Amino acid sequence: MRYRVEVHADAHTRLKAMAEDVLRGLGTRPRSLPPKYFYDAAGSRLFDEITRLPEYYLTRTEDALLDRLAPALMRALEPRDVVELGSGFSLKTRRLLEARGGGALRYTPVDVDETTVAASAERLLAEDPALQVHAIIGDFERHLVHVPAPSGRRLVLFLGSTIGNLDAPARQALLAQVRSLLHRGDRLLVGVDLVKDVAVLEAAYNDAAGVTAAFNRNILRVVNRSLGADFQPEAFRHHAWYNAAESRIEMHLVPETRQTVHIRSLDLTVRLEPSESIWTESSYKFTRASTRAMLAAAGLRLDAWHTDVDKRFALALAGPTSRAVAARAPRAA
Ligand code: SAH
Ligand code: AVI
Repeated sequence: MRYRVEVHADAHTRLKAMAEDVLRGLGTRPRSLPPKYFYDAAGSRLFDEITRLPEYYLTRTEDALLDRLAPALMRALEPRDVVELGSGFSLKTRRLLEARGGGALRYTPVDVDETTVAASAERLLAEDPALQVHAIIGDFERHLVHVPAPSGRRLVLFLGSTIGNLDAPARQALLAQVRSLLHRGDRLLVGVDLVKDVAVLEAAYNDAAGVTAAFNRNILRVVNRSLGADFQPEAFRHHAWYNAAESRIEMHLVPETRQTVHIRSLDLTVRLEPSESIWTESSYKFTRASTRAMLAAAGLRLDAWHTDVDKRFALALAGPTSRAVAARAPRAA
């Protein structure tokens, strides 16, 4: 059997986790919603559109880097086991899989969006007869314990600068878990967006076509559908700006006028003033030094650092040091 899918957790448990997250996020100030809830099937399609926008340089820059690096990287590592966090459409992953030259390989995508993972797996399997896919549908902050035992030398991928959507404590907790998936000779390849000119950064999150705004508002549609809420997404303005002191783009939804929202499953009414935004995403930007420090704190050694000529984006290759860092036990779900 070349395709196996494990769904963690069932629909009831997922809704319970979302209810807790939404209650915590909207009940405390500043109000916030976790960015993982952007990605229902519509959200993943909108993100895919974002990746092709002229202002959103991240995906095409990382893709060109991978195109250049993949043959030598795959020759040097000869992985037989590729695990990918937040795999989405697995488009850039194809570059790496194709560059291995055809040997047997097990691919374990870990992503919350089942529809997208299933479609990507189907396409990859049709193209690659030596591939096995063992998909994990779940939260990479909670469910990495379900990644199967290695089937050979392992390469963990965390592309797209999705690591930047986590704040520092969550990044460290996740990297410590990734470290525990690696043995000697295994590697982590992580994509990070770099600190750069504010105008370039802010344009990437404020595209002229308004796709990022639609992606941002989609989180309200997900909450409406999942928890029986009555947010009016069009009554919220998309606001994204670069917070230089924290090295992060902050994405917010700002009520145009006072909004009263009822969330049926939580039996909760929330009143939102135009002065109070809902913070939906942070997208941290890195340097070589901050990436090295973040890896080192999780027991990972920066082995190689590759950037494009404009130093917009970097791929960091890391290996485990002998000092493992205790991985925080993931919350049960
Ligand atoms: N790696 C792809 C997709 C990036 S978009 C690329 O580089 O283009 C971010 C992806 O991470 C989405 O597919 C989303 O569903 C997934 N994701 C976001 N938060 C997640 C979480 N907590 N657990 C698992 N998957 C998550
Ligand atoms: C997935 N992630 C790295 C994207 C980012 O750039 O932070 C999500 C995104 N948000 C707005 N545009 C794209």
